[in-house]
Amino acid sequence: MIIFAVMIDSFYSLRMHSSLKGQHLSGAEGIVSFESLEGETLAMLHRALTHERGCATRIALHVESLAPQDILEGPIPELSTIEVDDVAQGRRAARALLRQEGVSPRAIDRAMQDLAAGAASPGVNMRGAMLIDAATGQRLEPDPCRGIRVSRMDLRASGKALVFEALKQFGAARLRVKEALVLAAKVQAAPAVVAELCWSDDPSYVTGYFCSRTLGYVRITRLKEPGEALGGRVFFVNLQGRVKEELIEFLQRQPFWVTGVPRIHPPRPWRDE
Ligand code: PML
Repeated sequence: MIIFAVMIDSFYSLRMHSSLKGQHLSGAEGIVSFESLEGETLAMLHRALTHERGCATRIALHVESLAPQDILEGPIPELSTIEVDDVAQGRRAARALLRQEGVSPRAIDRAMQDLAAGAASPGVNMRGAMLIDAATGQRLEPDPCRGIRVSRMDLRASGKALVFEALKQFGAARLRVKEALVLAAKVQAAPAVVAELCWSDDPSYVTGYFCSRTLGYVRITRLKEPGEALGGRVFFVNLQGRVKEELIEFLQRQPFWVTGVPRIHPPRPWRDE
């Protein structure tokens, strides 16, 4: 009886990574209760088996119990959308936002070239994210094939319905958007991170985003061409004496709840200066 009482109060980090013939296919993250662990595990398995790029040939599921007192928390970013006419304009918009956060042109060029060409190696996506020095443009992740996988984060169960309701009003009530927002929230909780840029490696998904603590989560309606299967994430960092390994440890291992409901701004068209 006592053992059961402990279990029902517990949380679990649930992580999935799938690959197809040796190449990264998909990943998913969650912090789930004891009661929802089985259902959520099956849902992640289903995702790996029904991915638009094919059925996974290898699926790794990791389940690990978490002590509730070890879970930090931070706010969900506010959300806005920039509407652009085409990829070139979308990337100009992303560049302007990154410049606003002080990311150097060299770092932006490095990020965009590597996202477009394959961050792991030419034509090959990375499983995690790139870490790029916001001033020098130098890639900092210890394993450039693997990258940094942000892990062990979720919305608190009590706030999930409210966040989905807010996303619905925004026309973005999709699991993909919720997951990207949660990941971006944790990334922005790391003081060394200046900004994030992401476009999907799923061929049919062309909307990407920029995120920073000051400007929030900014969706950009086109950051790549339909059919393009190369993409990923970049975290621009300014270490300023901070220890890189501690940043990586935080991003990869620190359990993190994302709290609150995002403030939403109406979509606006991008105007080049
Ligand atoms: C991904 O799922 O591959 C990244 C998705 C980023 C875009 C999310 C959004 O539409 O806001």
